[in-house]
Amino acid sequence: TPEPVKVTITGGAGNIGYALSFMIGGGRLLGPDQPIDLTLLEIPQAEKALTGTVMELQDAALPLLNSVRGSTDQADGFKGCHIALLVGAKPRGKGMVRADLLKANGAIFKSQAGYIQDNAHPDVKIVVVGNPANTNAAIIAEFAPKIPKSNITALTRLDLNRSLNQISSRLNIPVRDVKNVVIWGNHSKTQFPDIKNAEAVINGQTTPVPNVITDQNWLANTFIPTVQQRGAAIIKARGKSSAASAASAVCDHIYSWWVGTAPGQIVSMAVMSDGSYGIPKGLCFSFPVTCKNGKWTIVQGLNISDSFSQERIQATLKELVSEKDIAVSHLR
Ligand code: NAX
Repeated sequence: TPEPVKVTITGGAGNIGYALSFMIGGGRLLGPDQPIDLTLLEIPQAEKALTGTVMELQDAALPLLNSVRGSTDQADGFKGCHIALLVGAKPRGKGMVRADLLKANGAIFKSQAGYIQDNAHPDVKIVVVGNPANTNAAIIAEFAPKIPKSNITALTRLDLNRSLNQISSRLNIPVRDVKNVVIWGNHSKTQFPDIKNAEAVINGQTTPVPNVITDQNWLANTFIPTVQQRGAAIIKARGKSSAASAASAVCDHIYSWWVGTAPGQIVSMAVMSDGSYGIPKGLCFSFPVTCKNGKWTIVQGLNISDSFSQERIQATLKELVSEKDIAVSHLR
């Protein structure tokens, strides 16, 4: 068997962390043959819930978990980790406006950047889930300059999976038969789920989705808003925010990155822009990517020059620029 991979989850005792740690123990993160040393990192206020979660994980006797432990000390919790799943974040409290949340999380992620840089494995792969995920990731990149920019990502895979579900329901086919929807931009209500390059298997034939979904009104006024507002719809239905679907998407994100994407498969990840598609460096923007040998590559040359796409890409870009301004301005 291979050497265990060290994985740290922040917010490990929360909603998402609870679902995620069991999926990791079941092999969803790195495949069924890769043992894992799992650390759940929490804030001291959550110590009791943390202890209980670790007890349950140990009681599950999951063969892939080489070890499981909890920690409330950041230096210790990130020690040597190869993969950091940054789920914990400060939620929006009563009377807090968006700018307050951006500033509060800006400060948290700035400090976390230092702990990760000083303690994690030098090639640590990071995915930020805690909101505002893209901007939190950009803050890590800014304040942990020794970590390679290409190792810092944010989660938009849940948005991608939600899009696949909407398309498969519309076409009345299984979700596994739809692929290559692209999520552009921010994990927020301004994201742009783009079906222009999506493919579906219909009657055994791989078919471009735009050939079978031609109703522009449905795309603009039902599909896109449904995906953009799905998080709120889940809260309304369940009384709690998405947890298991978010955890499942985290596993998909890391699995694609670590193991690789299938031939012909394009996934979406928010990554530190290298200037592709005119998106400024320093922003964490969701792009279409393929992955191989533990590296992602932005898929180049997709056509987004039409006014429908440009309007939406500019809106999400504008939001990311303003989020970063607000979050970072008071930190420097
Ligand atoms: P919970 O409030 O259930 O859990 C968060 C946990 O993080 C708590 O146990 C808390 O003690 C811990 N925590 C807070 N700050 C921490 C810190 N600095 N270090 C370590 N632990 C810390 O929230 P949950 O439902 O699990 O959601 C977690 C985050 O994911 C939220 O910010 C949420 O907005 C975000 N989401 C992001 C999604 C995405 O697709 N990117 C989708 C789902 C989710 O809404």
